[in-house]
Order: sequence, then C-alpha cells, then structure tokens
Amino acid sequence: MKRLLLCVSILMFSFAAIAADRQVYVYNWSDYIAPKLLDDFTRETGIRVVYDTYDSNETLEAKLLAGHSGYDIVVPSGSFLQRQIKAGLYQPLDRTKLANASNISPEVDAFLASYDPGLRHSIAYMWFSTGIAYNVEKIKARFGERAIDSWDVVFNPDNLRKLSDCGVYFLDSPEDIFSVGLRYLGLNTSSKNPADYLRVSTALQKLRPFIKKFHSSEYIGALAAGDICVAIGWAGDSFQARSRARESSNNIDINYIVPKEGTIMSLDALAVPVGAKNISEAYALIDHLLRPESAEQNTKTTNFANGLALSKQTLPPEIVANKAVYPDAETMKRFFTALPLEQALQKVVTREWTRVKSGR
Ligand code: N2P
Repeated sequence: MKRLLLCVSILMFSFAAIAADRQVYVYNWSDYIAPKLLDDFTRETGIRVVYDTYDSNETLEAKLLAGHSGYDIVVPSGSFLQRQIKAGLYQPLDRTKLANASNISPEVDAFLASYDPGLRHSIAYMWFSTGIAYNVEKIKARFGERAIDSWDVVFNPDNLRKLSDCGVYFLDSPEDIFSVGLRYLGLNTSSKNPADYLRVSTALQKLRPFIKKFHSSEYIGALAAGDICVAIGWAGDSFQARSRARESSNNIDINYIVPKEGTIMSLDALAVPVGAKNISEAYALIDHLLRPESAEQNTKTTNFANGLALSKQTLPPEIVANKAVYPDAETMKRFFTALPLEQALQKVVTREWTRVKSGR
C-alpha cells in the first residue's frame, strides 16, 4: 500500500512537473493584447506564457536576424513579414492544426496573402491605418474651427510650428512616415525612385525643429496625460489614448482622423520563427487568439480591428461604427498598402531616416 502511494505521488509529481514545464515565448507589440487572454490561456492549458514587447519592426527584425531569438511567436507587419519569409526566418505554419483559422475573414486573408503568398507562414492578427491623433481642445485653441482632416496639419511647417509648444510626436517608423510623406507630396506611394524619398526627407527635415520625439508607443500615454497635443500614430493606439484620458477623467479629449489625402493601411501577423522550440504550445496559443471571444476581447481592449469575420456582429456598436477602426468602403478607397523596398532603396530610406531624426 505504502509503495502504491509512493508510486502515485511520484506519478502525480511528474505530471505536474511536465505541465509546469510547458511554456511559450511571445514577442508582441506593446499595448496589443487583452492581458486577460494570456491568463485564461494558462489557466486552461497549463502553458505558461513568457511575454515580451517591442514597438518597432526594426527591433523585431534585429532580434530575428541575430538568430536564436528564443521566441515561439512574433508579430511582424506585412512588408517586414514578406522579406523575413524570403530570408528564411519563419517556419511554415500548418493551418490544418489551427481549427479557428477559418474564423478569419476572406478579405483579411487576401490582404495577408499579398505579403505571404498562399498563407504558408503566418496568421492575420490585427489591421489598422496610420493617421493623426490630437488633443481636441489644444488644436482648437491654435487652429480655431478649421477642420482637422488633412496631412497638411503635420506636414506643412507653418502648421507644425504652431503646435510645437504643446508637443508633437511622430511614429518612429520610416515605412509609415515615408509612405504618408510620399502621399502628402502627391508622389507614388510605391515609388522605386530614390529621388522621391529624398524629397520626403527634405520635407521632414523642415519639420524636424517642431517634433519633440520620434517614438511608436509613448504617444499613447503622452496624449492621454496632455503632455503632447498631436501625434502621427496608429488608429488603435490613438483610441487607447482617448480611453485612458476618459478613465482618468482629466477632461482631455483625444481624436484620431484618417487624412483626406489617404493613408497607409497595415496588417500585423502571427508567425513562428525558425528555431522556435515550443511549437505545439505556439499552435495552442495562436488558436486561442483566433477564438471569436478572444479576438473580441482584443479589439475591445486595444481598439485595433481584428481579422475575424464574425467580430463586427458582436463588438460594441461604438467600435464597429468608428470608421477609423472599421473603415467603410468610402474610407477604404483612401487607403494604400506598402510592400518591402529593394535593398538599395531601403538603404537610402534608412540613411535618410537617421538623418531626419538626428536633425543633421
Ligand atoms: C500596437 C501597435 C501595433 C501597430 N501598440 C503597429 N504594428
């Protein structure tokens, strides 16, 4: 009897040890998930989630290129995903092992297929535009009743000068800023001509004195606290700034607009790097994120549109009706997407970006 008890306890102990051993390493954008989802996942599966965040594709890419990042799931944006797949940085994904992948809408899958042909290496996560987020009262104090609907607010130096005293942030994302700069200047947003990018760089250099910071996540808190009055930012993050201000009842009202000239629309996807060790755990978490209730939770928390077809029917009406989060056909017409640049052109853009940021 004693021996049996001993055996049983050894067995139980080993099961517990095995369960406790299961983990998945995730590297995701900051402010890009409902934290509750990860707790629910661990409670349900016993798989521990080790979760780190970044706020730029360049940071993620540097980690992947250095090799052995240790991550099982990462979340690159479309154009980066495309070139990283080509560089052999991701493992193929077997969609038949993801029962919930069929929840993704055909439009979102088609968008992702423009970066990952055949959808062999990735799963859509969230999609969004890049636009202008601003403090309603402070902008009104400087521009009066004038409608805020154009890139002119941030790309015309005379306008930006008027905003510099209340604080201007730009995303630290050359793809976003060069894309919208090309559009503002009336140039081809998929131009392959370095001269076009140099024109954008020249325009940005004129704006540089009025920009407090290039950063891709701090603008959420800075807008919400009233520390800055305008940012070129991403849709979901900008509305997170609005929610945070409302939660703190500080009377700060934040708005976000898709400029009338149009803007870049992007899509982030879940992918499993080569060298990832916890593959079945990665599949389990990806499938968990693709549940309708998870995607809904994510959109409610982050204000980013998820890729699921059904979501729009169950989300709160104020999110679905927000055309800056779920654009209607009219808004959609103003969107364009970005593809990776040829290496030589990418070098020019990277060099110009450093030049703009350093103000030299
Ligand atoms: C989340 C930012 C995700 C959008 N804070 C940029 N890929």
